[in-house]
Amino acid sequence: MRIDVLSLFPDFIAQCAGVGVVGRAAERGLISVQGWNPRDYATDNYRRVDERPFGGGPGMVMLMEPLGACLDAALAADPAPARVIYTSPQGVPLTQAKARELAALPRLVVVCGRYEGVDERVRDFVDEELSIGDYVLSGGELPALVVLDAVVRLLPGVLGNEASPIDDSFATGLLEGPQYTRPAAFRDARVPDVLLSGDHGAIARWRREQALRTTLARRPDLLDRAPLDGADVRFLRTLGWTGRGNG
Ligand code: 4FV
Repeated sequence: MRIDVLSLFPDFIAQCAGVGVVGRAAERGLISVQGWNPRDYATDNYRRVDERPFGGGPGMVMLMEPLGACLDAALAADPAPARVIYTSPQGVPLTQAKARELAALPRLVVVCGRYEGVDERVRDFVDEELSIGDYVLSGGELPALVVLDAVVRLLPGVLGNEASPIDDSFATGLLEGPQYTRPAAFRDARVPDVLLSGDHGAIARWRREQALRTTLARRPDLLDRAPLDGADVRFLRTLGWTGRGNG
C-alpha cells in the first residue's frame, strides 16, 4: 500500500510512521509513506499557507491554492487509484470496519488540516472525511497517524502471526478480554488457573466469557450488534444482561 500524507509537518509524520509496526512495514516494503508539505506549493514571497477567514472570526484558515497544488502533485506521483481522506472533527467516526475497508485499497492520500481548519472547498477534492473522536486537536496529523496505524496493522504480512488482528477488540464485535503473561504470581496477584491448565477448550471458553463480561461492563452498546451464539447469551444472562429479548 502507498500512503501519501499532506501536512505542514511532514517530518513529524515521517518520524511517527518510521517506528513500530508501521515503521517495520515500511522497512519491509509492505507500505510506502510519503509526506508532502503544502508550503512547498505556496507561490507568494512569504510562502503563506493560511489566511484570515472571510467574514471575520477567530483564527486562520488553510489556503486552497497551495493545498490544491500539493494534492495535485501527490496524486500525480503514482498512477494507482487513491482514496483521498481529510481528517476532521466533522468526519465520519473511524471504526475497525472502516480500517478494514481502507486496508483493502492500493493507495491512501491523507490531508491534514491545521489552524481553525481548511477552506471549505477542500471537500470538493476529498473522497471521505474521518474523525478520530469528538474533541478538537491542533492539527490533523495525529488523526492521520491513527488512521495509518489502524489500517497498516491489518495489511497481510505486517503483524507477526496473521492471527492477532483477528481477535482484536471490535474485530469480533466485542472488547478484548484480559491478557496475562509471566510471572504467574505478581506480588499477590495470580494469573487465572485456567490459563495455566493447557486445556485449550476451557481457555477459549474462558476468554470468550471474559470478553463478554468486559464488553457488558464497558460497552454494552456493542452487544446489541455483536455476533453472539446461544452460549454467549446464556452467559450474559447470568451477568444480568437483558438484551435481545428472550434469545
Ligand atoms: C480531528 C479530529 C481534529 C480540527 C482543526 C485540526 C483539528 C485542526 N481530526 N478527528 N478530532 N482536527 O480535531 O480528526 O485543523
